[in-house]
Amino acid sequence: MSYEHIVTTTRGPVGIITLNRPDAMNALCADLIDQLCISIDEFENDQSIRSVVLTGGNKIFAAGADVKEMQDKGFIDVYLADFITKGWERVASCRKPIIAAVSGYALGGGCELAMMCDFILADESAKFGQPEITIGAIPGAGGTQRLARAIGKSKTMEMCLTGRMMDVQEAERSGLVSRIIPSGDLLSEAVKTAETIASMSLPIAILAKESVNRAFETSLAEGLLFERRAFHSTFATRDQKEGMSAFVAKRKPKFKDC
Ligand code: DAK
Repeated sequence: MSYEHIVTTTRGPVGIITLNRPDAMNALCADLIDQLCISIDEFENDQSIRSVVLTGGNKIFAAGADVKEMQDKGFIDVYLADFITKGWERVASCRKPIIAAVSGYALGGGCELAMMCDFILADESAKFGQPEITIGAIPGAGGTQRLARAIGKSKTMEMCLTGRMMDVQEAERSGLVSRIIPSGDLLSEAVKTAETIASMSLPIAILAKESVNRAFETSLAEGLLFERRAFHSTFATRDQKEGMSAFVAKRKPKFKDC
């Protein structure tokens, strides 16, 4: 399917979504978010796709929600319409593993979108920030919450209160970015990483993802219990039998997603 503000492609088992509003720094207008949701639905429903990469291309990830679209709205407009809530959490609810590949600015809603992915790979040009305060607003899609969980209170406060951006070294040091990739290699490395994930058992990968995500939703005791039960449930799958017997037989496993 073709879209106005995003481009979707596939490389084998990996679905790639590229944000594509270059004239507006990939600002995340309502239509773009709608198209992003549809593309994720498509990849979720496509059984040949086993992992997803979300990128903005090699110049910019996204400079946030579309300021021009929201500047004239009043409180009652945004409150009654629950403005830009619809669709924004779709990336976070994607069941298939999804990697953010960030080049250039990931600001405001752009940083929030990257954080909704399972992890972030970034190249040397990446810059992360929550600059909403500089335009008289605050983050609205997880910037005060997911960022604080990722990098802690002190840095999050500083970024949200001053609008200061982090370069990629600081973002990697702080735990926001899992790995820094040399510029030019980002997409291929993200796809390679997504292919590695795609070679695993999909139900087991989803269980792993759900278990990590519990760490952000619950107490340690509840999270550990969830993890243990999820671990137990892997023993109900043929893929666990295949994985362990392949290990013992010193061969590569052939997972069947069952
Ligand atoms: N919105 C609309 N247009 C944008 C934009 C944005 N966020 N960012 C850039 N542009 C447009 C510029 O207006 C300019 O357009 P023209 O003048 O050419 O028509 C074009 O992109 C190029 O931008 P610049 O001329 O500014 O380029 P520079 O290289 O000088 O600067 C920059 C690049 C990325 C540093 C700068 O553009 C910038 O600071 N952009 C705005 C960053 C920002 O304030 N972002 C936060 C926006 S608020 C929620 C969900 C999400 C959100 C809230 C709630 N819910 C689920 C409830 C999110 C809110 C936000 O993200």
